[in-house]
Amino acid sequence: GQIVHLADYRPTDFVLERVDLTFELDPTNTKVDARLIFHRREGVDLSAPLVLDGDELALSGLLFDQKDVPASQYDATPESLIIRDLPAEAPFEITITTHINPEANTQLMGLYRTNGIYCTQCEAEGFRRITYFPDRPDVLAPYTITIIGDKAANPVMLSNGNFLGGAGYDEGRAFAAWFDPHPKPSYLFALVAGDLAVVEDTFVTMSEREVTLKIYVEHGNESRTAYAMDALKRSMKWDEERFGREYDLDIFMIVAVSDFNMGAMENKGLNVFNDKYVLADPETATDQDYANIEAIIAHEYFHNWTGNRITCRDWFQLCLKEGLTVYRDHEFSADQRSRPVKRIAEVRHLRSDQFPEDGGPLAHPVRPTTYREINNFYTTTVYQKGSEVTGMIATLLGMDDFKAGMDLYFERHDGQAVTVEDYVKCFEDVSGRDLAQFSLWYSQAGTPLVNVSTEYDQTSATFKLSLEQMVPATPGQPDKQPMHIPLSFALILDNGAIADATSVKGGEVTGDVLHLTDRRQTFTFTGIASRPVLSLNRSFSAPVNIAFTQTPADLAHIARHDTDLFSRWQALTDLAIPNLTKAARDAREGHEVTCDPALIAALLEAAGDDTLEPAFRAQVLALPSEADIGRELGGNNDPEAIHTGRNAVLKLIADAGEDLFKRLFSDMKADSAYSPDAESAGKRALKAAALTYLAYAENSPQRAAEAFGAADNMTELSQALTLLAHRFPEASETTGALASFLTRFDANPLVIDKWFSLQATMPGEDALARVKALIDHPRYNAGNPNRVRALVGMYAFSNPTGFNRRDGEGYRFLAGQILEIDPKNPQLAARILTSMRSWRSLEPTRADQARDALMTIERSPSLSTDVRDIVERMLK
Ligand code: B3K
Ligand code: ZN
Repeated sequence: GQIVHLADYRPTDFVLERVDLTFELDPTNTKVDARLIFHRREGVDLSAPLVLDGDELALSGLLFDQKDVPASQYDATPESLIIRDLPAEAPFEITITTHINPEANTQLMGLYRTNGIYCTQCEAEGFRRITYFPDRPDVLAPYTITIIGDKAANPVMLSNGNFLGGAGYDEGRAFAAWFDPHPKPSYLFALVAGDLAVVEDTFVTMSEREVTLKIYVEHGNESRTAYAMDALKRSMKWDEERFGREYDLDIFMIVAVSDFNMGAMENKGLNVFNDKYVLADPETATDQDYANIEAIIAHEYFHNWTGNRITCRDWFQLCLKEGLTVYRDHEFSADQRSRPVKRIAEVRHLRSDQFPEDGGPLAHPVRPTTYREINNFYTTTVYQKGSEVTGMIATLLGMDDFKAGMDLYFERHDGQAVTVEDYVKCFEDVSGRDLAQFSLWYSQAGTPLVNVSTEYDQTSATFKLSLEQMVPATPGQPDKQPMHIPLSFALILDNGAIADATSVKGGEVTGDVLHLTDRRQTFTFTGIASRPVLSLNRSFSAPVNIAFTQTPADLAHIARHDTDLFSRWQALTDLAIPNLTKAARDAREGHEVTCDPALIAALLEAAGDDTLEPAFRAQVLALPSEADIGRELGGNNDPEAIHTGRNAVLKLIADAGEDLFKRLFSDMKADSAYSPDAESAGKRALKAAALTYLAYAENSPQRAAEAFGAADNMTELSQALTLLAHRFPEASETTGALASFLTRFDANPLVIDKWFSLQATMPGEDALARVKALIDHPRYNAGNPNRVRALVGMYAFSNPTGFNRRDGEGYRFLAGQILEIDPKNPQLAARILTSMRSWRSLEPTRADQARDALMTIERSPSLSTDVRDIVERMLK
C-alpha cells in the first residue's frame, strides 16, 4: 500500500517491444511462460535494472536470451522481479516462468475460474498476478498468445486479437494461438477457456470489411443473447456515424461469466462481461436490465477507441477513457431512446451517487493526484462527473468544434498513452479557446454551488441575473478557485414563449449558454418586455447545485412551458423538494404532514398530459428519493422521519390523483406482446407508477397481487412483487408471491438476485433480521459478487431505514460482513463499504454508532489495502 503521486510519473527505463505468452492451463497449477523483448530506453543509465511488477507470484524459471540467469543477477519476491546488468542498447529477450492457481483466486483479479471457465480480469493491476511484467498502462506492445489445455474441458480457448490457428497438441490436449497486432497495455490482456456455447453474427463496417461477432455464454443461455447482439451491432454502426470510428480486427468477441467484480471489461477484441449485462429475455429481464445491457455493451465497445487505441499514460488519467466513454455511451442511449428521459435518469444517478461522494470524506478530483489503491478510484466521480466534464466541453465549444476536437484527438494520439492535458489541448487547438480555467473541473473536487438572484425592471425592460459561485472545501483542498461553468438558460415569458435574450452585458453568452467564470457575476439583459421566468442550468448543462428560490407559480410556469423537457422535470422536482423536506421535519416532530396543493396539481397535470411521452410522466411521478431528501436537509438526518414524511406526501398525492392513476393504470396496458423498446418500457413505467400510487390510495395489496398474477414479463412481475413486499410486508399475498417467485425462478441466478434485492430493500427495522436470515438461505453464495451485492450491497446502499437503525445494529452487521468478505475479495468489500460514506450527515446517535462500526473495521489487523484506504479516508 504505497501512496502513488501523479507528480512522480516518469517513463520506464526499458521499452517493451513484444510479448509472447504461453499458458498451459490447469485448474490449480497453470504454467505461464512469458517471453518479453526489451531494449534500454535511449539515455537511460547503464546501472538501471529492469524492474517488473508481481503480485503473489513465485518465479519458477528465468532465462536471458534463452540462457539461464545466474542468481546474483536478479532478485525475485512475490511483488517484484529485478534484473541487473542488462545490455546498453541491443534488444534482449527475457523468459519468465510462473505457476499460478486459478481455482484459488477468489479476488477475481488475474486469471481465475468461474463455473469451470478460465477467465481473466487485468485492469487495473491484475496482469502482475499472472506473470512479472511492467504492469502499467504506458507500456504498449503487440501480444502473441498460445493456450494449451485439456481438449475436452476447453473446447473454447480465446485471447485478444485475431485467431492464428489451433490443433491437437498432445495426448488429450489442444492449443490455440492468437495475435493482437495493436500495441496494448497489459490491463487489456484477456484469456478465456472452457466449455462455452457461442452465438455468431456479422457486421459490415463502413469500409465494407466483414467482422465476425461472437457472444460466448454457458450452454443453455444462447437464446438470451439476442438483445446484446443487436445492441452491439447498433453500437458499431453508431460509432461509425457519430464519431467516424470503425472497428479494427476481423473478430469481436464477448464472453459472459457469472462471477465478476464489476459490470464488464473492454479487453481488446475480447470483452468479458458480468452475465447480468448480457443475458436477457422478457421472462427474466426487466426494462431496466435491457437498458443497462444496451448501455454497457455500447460502453465496452466504444472503449475500443477511447481507451484501447488511445489509452491512459498512468492511472491518474483514468477519466480520460472512462469519463469520455461514459459520455459516448450516454449519447448513444440518448440517440437510441428518448434524450430528455435519458438525461433525467443520468442526473438522478449523478445526484444520488456522485454528489454524495463529492460532498463526503471520499471526495476526490475527476483526475486525482494521489492514490493508495487504484481500484478504489473507479468511482462515480471519475466516470459520471468525468462524463459531465466532456459534456461541458461540448456545450462550451458547440457541437462542430467538439466534433473537430474529437477527430483531432483520434488522429493525433492514435496508438499512444496520453494525459488529460493532451485531450484538452485538442479542443483548444480546434477552437482557439483557452481552456485553462475550465480544466479546474479536472483538478478541483466538490460540487460547485451557484447562488442565483434576479431583478426585473419594467420601465427599462431590463432583467438582471446575479450569480455567485462557491466550490466547497474537500479533503486536501481547503481553498478553491472560481470555475468556468456553462449554464444553459431560457427566459420564459408570460405566454410561455422564450424571450430573445441576445442583448446582454456582464459576461460571455454563446447561444443559450451563459459562461459563469467569476466568483460573482451579473448578466444584464435588455429588451425584455415583461417579467420573465428564468429557467437555469437547462438539460443540466453543468454538474452543480443551484440555490435559487423560485415561487411555486414560477416553477409551475417552467414545468408547463419550457421547451427543454429536462427542465420541466427539474422544475417539478424543485417544487417537490421543500414539501418533502418540510414533511420530514414535521414527521420528526410528530406533526401532521401536509403538502402544497400547487405541487399536487402540477404533478397531476404533467402525469395526465397525454401529449407528453409516458416515460417522462413516470419520471415526474417518481418523487425525489429518501436519499435525495436527506441531501437537501444537509445534516442531522433521521432516515425514519424522512421515510415517514415522504410516504405521507405520496399518500396525499395518491388520494388526490386516484382517478387519474386508475385511468393511467388501464390506459397503459400493452397492446401487443412484450417488447423492450423505450416506448413500450415508458408505458410500463407509467403504469407501474400508477400502480404504486394506487397502492397508497387504496391501502390494499389487492391490486398489486392481481398485477403479480397477470404479469407476462419480468418488468411487471418484479415491480408488483416489490410493491407487495415494500408496502404490504405482512400480507399473505406477499408471502405467497415471494415463495412462488423463488420456486419459479430457482434455476436462474440473475432472477434470484432480484429476489434477494427486493427483500434487502424492504423498509423498516425488521430488514436486518430478514437480511440475516437470507444470508443463511441455501441460495445465498458469498463467493458470487452479484449475490453479495444483491443482498448485502442493496441493504447498505438502498435501504435507508432498514440499514440506518437507531441502535446501530445495521452498521455493526455491515462491519462484520466487510471483515468476512475482505480476505476473499478486497475489491468487493471496499466497494460495499463506501455505502457508509455519508455517515456524518446522520443525526448524532446514528452517526456515533456508524463511527464505532467503522472503527471496528479500522482496528482489524489484517485489512486489505483496498478496505484500509476506504475506512481511513472515511474516518479522517
Ligand atoms: N474498465 C473497466 C473497469 C475496470 C475496473 C477495475 N477495478 C470497465 C469499464 O469501465 O468499462
Ligand atoms: Zn469504462
